[in-house]
Amino acid sequence: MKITSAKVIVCSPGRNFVTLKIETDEGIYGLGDATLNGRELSVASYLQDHLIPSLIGRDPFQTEDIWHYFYRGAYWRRGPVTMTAIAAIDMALWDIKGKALKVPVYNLLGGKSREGAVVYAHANGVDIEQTIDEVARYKDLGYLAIRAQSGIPGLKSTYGVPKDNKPYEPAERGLPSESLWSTEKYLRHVPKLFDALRTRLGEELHLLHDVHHRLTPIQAARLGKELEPHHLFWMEDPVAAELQDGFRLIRQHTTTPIAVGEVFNSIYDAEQLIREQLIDYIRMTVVHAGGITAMKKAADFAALYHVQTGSHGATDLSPVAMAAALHLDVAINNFGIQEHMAHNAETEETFPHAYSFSEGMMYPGDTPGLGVEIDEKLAERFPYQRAYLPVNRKEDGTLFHW
Ligand code: CS2
Ligand code: MG
Repeated sequence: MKITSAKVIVCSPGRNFVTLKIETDEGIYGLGDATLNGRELSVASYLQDHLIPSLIGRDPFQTEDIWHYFYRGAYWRRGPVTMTAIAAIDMALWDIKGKALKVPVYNLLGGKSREGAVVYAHANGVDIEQTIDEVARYKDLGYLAIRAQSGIPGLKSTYGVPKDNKPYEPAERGLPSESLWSTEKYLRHVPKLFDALRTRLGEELHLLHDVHHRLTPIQAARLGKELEPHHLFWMEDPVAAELQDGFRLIRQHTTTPIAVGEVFNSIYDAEQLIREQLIDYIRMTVVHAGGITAMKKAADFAALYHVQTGSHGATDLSPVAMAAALHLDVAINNFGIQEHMAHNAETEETFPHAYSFSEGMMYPGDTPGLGVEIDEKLAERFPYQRAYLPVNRKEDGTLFHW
């Protein structure tokens, strides 16, 4: 079998997505997600201007060789744009392989270790009361794990809480909006949020929280300690994670489990965190960390150190990425949890898929390949519109982490 062509489809059914479609001489094609929220066209160009020309003519079954060809062959290694482009090719090749062999991709990754993947939802509210109501609503929808984010008294806006009642998932069209942040106000508020959640909803429900990179290690240690009585499933992205050493300080002070990695694009971003067991869940995802080939290796490395997966799955990852993630999720032994934010109706219509949600779990389906399609005609009706993630500043104007 030979690759005969490949094309990049950029569309915006409510938000921007970049999809790679690789065609072969046997009429079988594969899809890969190449979406990098806020920098979509960089990946589209990296694929069409740099990678696709040397993809033509290759054997799509050679996932390992092709991965290294584009990783080492670029000379300039790693980075979100590069690794998202490689990820899209890798996902599409696994899709082709599964279709050609007439098996769902999970059967090429070791087969099912479980029927379904437990997922967590995003609940948010402008204040504690509204957040409790939202968590209760998702609990009633059958979710076993729910992330809770609430507005912070004294701050006009904050990560994870929409201004209106829509699901929260920037990127905003037009230039980046700017928000103001106060760590002090945040640290005073979050323990009260989880105290109220546990008091009202009990101990059983898995509760998660995303700090979104905004504390220093000692502040994260304080928050982790204060949240210990509430037994969170995890505290996510407590600090900006370039300094892997910084997590040693957090670990010394708290047993609250830590999840990191949605912004990582290579196992080297997490190697020390995993080897020193400074984290409990690795959040790297198939679309930004080099695809299924790379994620399987990262998961196997993490398994050596008691670290489980907890892959990113916000709505800026397309249904193609969700499909690929679920095949990996049901196959690997050290699966922890999968993030799940339901896509909007236009996205669901543009990307028909075999995966499904039921009673807190997601199932990849048994279609050969990844089990996801793109309706190209419909995609054309949703043209790309440049959009950005917000920018965050401290109240004194200092540029901070968003
Ligand atoms: C968040 C995301 O899902 C998460 O855990 O961190 O909402 C993240 O902010 C977006 O995916 C960024 O594009
Ligand atoms: Mg996050």
